[in-house]
Amino acid sequence: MGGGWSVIGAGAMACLWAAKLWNTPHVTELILLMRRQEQQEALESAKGIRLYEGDKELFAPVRGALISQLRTPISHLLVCTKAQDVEIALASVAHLFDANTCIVLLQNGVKVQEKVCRLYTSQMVYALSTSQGAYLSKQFEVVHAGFGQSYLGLLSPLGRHTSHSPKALLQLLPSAELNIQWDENITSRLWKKFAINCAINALTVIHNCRNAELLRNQEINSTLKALCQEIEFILRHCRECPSIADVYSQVETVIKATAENISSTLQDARLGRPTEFTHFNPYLCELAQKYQLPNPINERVIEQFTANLARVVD
Ligand code: KPL
Repeated sequence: MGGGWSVIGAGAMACLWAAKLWNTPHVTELILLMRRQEQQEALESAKGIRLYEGDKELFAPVRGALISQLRTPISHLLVCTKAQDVEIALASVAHLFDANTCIVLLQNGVKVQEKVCRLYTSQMVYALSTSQGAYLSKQFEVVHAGFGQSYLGLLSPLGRHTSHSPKALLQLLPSAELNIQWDENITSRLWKKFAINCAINALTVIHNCRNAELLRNQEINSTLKALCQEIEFILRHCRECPSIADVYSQVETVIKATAENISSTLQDARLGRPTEFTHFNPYLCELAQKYQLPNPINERVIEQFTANLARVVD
């Protein structure tokens, strides 16, 4: 069974997923939705998305439109914006949803996913958690830099929708190309990734370094260890968070696997773009305050991040 996708976003993840969806056999239609006129014009003049993977180059003639101009009903929506832009993006296309619309969120963090699930009760809301690494070498030219794993799962409560079919949805996604596995407990995976992002991303900005440096440099590594302990302590006391054991060893594993990565937050900071930071450590701080827990190390990290953000350079 075939189906069409609307993909919202113009960043590296949107380009990677749109280019891969273009080559997915059951996908019958694909449109990239953007917010700004100049983005749409740039896609029009590029005539599509160019994807670089190792020594391979692929061209996907993906069509684009302004979010505000879309008039056709949306059956499958992949939201690839930053966490802080999701709500506005969804609100601007919500009139094109019906009860069968399937919304797939591809953001870091846990806050926005929970909110979307609460707001869009008539639709099926899914989340993707991915460790695929990508960056834009130019507008609409994306480099697939790190081959990771992706997990897809249902966020909406089961039983709300009769037409929910993980198998059908996986067939409509580049499941083999982007290593997508169905996850019965995606919420737990998102919380785990949240803990990892709280530990790694801000420190890479503060020290303007690749992920590996957080293990290599002894001073940074002892801050990382203390931060991980604090994250574990806070999350253990949050009713909404499933238990996460040994945060530091999980973080260590991720850093080893992504040693040469420039974290997504550092990439954005270096380019002067908005980061997803508020969905990481400041949200952790919100949770700590909610449960009246001390979070001195996290607070210090937030202060240092803010002080260093404007200073990071390539
Ligand atoms: O998800 C990541 C990110 O950069 O946002 C990590 C796991 C830190 C890998 O770089």
